[in-house]
Amino acid sequence: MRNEEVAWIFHELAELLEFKEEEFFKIRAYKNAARILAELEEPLEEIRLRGNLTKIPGIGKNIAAKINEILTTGRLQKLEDLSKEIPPGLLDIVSLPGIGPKRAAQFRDSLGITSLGELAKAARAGRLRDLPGMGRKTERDIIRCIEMLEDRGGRVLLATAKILVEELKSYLKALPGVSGVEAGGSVRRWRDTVGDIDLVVAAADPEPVMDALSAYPRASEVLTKSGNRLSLQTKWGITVDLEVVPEEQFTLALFLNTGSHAHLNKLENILTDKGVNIKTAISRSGAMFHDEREIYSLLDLPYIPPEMREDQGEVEAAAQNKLPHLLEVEDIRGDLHIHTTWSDGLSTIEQAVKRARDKGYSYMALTDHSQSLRIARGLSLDKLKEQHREIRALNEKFDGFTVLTGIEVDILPRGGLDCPEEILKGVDLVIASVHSAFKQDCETMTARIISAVDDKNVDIIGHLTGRLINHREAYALDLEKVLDASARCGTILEINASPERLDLNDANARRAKEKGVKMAVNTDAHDLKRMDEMSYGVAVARRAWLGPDDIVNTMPIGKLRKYLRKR
Ligand code: DGT
Ligand code: CA
Ligand code: CA
Ligand code: ZN
Repeated sequence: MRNEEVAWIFHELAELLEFKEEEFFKIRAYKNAARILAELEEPLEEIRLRGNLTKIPGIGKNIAAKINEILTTGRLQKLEDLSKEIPPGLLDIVSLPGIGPKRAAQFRDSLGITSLGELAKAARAGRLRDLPGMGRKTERDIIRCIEMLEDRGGRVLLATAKILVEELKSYLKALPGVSGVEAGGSVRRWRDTVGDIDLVVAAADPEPVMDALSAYPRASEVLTKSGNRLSLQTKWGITVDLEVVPEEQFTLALFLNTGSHAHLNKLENILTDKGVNIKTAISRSGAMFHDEREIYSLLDLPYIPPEMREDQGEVEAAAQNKLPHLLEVEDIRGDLHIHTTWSDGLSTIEQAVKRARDKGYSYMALTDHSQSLRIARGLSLDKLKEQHREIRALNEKFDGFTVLTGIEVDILPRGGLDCPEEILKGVDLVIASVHSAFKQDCETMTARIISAVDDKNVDIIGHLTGRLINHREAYALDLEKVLDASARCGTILEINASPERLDLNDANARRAKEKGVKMAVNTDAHDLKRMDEMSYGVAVARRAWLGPDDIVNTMPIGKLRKYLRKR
């Protein structure tokens, strides 16, 4: 039995004991043992043969005896007994990505949940978000993971795939001899959904790494294995492709695994036209790259960031040295779409402001729903005035940080806004969005949205197409017409950074730029954790070839205020 397998048994033991709320020191001892064994270079079998198990630093008599039992019988009785005590449904919950035994115990104790089905039901009914330490983001992550389990074979949301990638990375990184682990493929290119996960690992010997991944507790089946490549089906329903290469080939392997297929093909075609053979060029260089820049420069091209590698003209642009300067997360100076406890958000104004300041923003806009959106506990005029008083008081406290007053208002099914003009005039920023009657025909919907684009009180149109990835198609809409109207009126379109929206999407955002439309990258956060999702929206902007000048919330506050007033 391999060291990692033994280590995993201790890891599971610790998890189950944690679940049973055993003494802290016991749990910690097993967790430590798992870590020590996983990092051990020498096979445990050999150490045992020398009779030296207790000499491993950090391993005492009790654990040495358990190791002995595992090596002799292939299993650990204590673990088997414990597993029998705990209902299988709870174990399913424990093995959800990102959920540990503590969470699972919390669900059982506070809501009586003992199966995945019950958990899904509670999450969908919004009953998890108010538990201590939870929140909407975690609740939504749980729903997504369960959906992934139910819907095997479909494309998985990037944000969900990233949770799995993090788990896999920390598992593989702990293996002896592994000096690097990265995900390539669509994950690295930040596509909004992911077909499979492509992992590249740097290690001198591929065999133990491939064995360890095959033995990964969430693995269900090895699909293919040859040379240094392995393809694995996981219990999560998503496939993982692994390539293990020596450290000096890591950069090249990551480049090749990042793709996309179309991008790599286009590189080959262009170079063949120039009389360069990509494989000869690379192999002649000895394939010793430290940085992908070196690969592109060998091909006589400037560096093309992963988000652009889709064969959407980037290779041609690079060849003419006309690649755009792309937006970066650090360019974002503020988030212009945030909900608080004043409507359907979970954080207070103070908490949201603190988070924004911690992120290094210099401003933010609080855009709670207007009153009419009853499901979302919209604000009345009186409440809004009260909120503005609180914001004013906060602004007086701060130097170098500005809270903008704002509102998110419904675009009515027949056009027009569901909010008196008096309110719209009284706030710094108005976002108008569609939250109802999604099934209208294209003509009606287009006219409806353009009525908001045209409205001089509206600054931003929120999540323009209404899509929810894997759940709801974009509504019927004549995008070209809306973009033309937005360009004409100077109305800003939102790139909603929420991973299940990403709306505008990359293609639409790119088209918007071509039409001269300005955009804002906003999180639309309803709790603090979701304020961290800005990078997903920035990735959409990068995939759309947008730079800081295309995005209004890269402007300093003075310039932004002027820009908003000009409208
Ligand atoms: P996806 O998985 O549908 O979200 O999209 P991608 O772009 O991640 O597509 P995928 O996983 O088929 O391919 C990613 C890259 O991995 C691709 O550019 C080339 C590389 N690749 C895929 N299969 C193989 C293979 O069998 N051998 C080698 N050497 N490379 C491969
Ligand atoms: Ca892939
Ligand atoms: Ca793949
Ligand atoms: Zn919103």
